[in-house]
Amino acid sequence: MSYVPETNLAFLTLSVCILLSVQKLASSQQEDLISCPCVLVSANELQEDPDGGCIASGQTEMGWIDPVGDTDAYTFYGYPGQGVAIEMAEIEDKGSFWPRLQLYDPNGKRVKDVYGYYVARIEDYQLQATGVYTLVASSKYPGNGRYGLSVTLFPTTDTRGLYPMGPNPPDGNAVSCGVSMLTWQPVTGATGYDVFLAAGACSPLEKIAENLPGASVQVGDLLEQGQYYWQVVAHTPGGDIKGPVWCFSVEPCQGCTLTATAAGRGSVFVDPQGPSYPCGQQVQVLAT
Ligand SMILES: [Ca+2]
Repeated sequence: MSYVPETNLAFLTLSVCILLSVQKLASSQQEDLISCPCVLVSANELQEDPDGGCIASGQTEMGWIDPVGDTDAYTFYGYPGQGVAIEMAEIEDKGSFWPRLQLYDPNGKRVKDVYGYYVARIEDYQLQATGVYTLVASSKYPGNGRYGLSVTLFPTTDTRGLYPMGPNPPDGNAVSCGVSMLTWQPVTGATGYDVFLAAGACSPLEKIAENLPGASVQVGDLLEQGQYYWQVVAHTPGGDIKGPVWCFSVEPCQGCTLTATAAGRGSVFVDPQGPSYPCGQQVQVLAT
């Protein structure tokens, strides 16, 4: 932030990272939302074990089932008449690792459950519903290991605009100093969007906005440290289209900087002196 003073004396009070209380969530609730595990991890962990996320046709993801009992959830978009082939193959066995794949349709119904000693395969399954499918990777027996997971849809589809995707904050990311707006990529033909939000993994998703005209929602200021989960449902003339459940975490504010510079012959004083301030700090700027 920079400030150029006028020639006359002026007092300005600036607020750095204004702290507001977390917006109270609306009371309405949708009960049949897809339950999609969403795991928050660090950048290093993301490279080693993404713990799931969106997976596109033709893409191969590497991940770990570790520790014992770990499950990774991937999502992809499909429609009736499409075939899908999915393979989860062992790369490294740390002990009793039996790859297991469970496929859930857009309504949350499990439609496939397969496992194998080295590889679990779902071969040429015909999709029956339109929407976001969830693929849960795990080990059939208590064990852990590394795997490669690939999904092939045929015919392939350009999924841009077909369902809510491209969340910001990005799925699984950590955000410092809070979040005030959530955005996503528009769905083609959408007439409005409902947005659901949960503060914490153990809280239900609650509707915070209804029939929004655009692909964004103001959430006040989500400043409280913790994990947040959210989902967008697009209204279209052909019916509602649910997006995946996304997540992000809010981390403590690391502080803000304020730089005030004078233009020409003026001068500027900041009280207290910066340039770094904690969140919520009020500062007074004197320009002469
Ligand atoms: Ca994992």
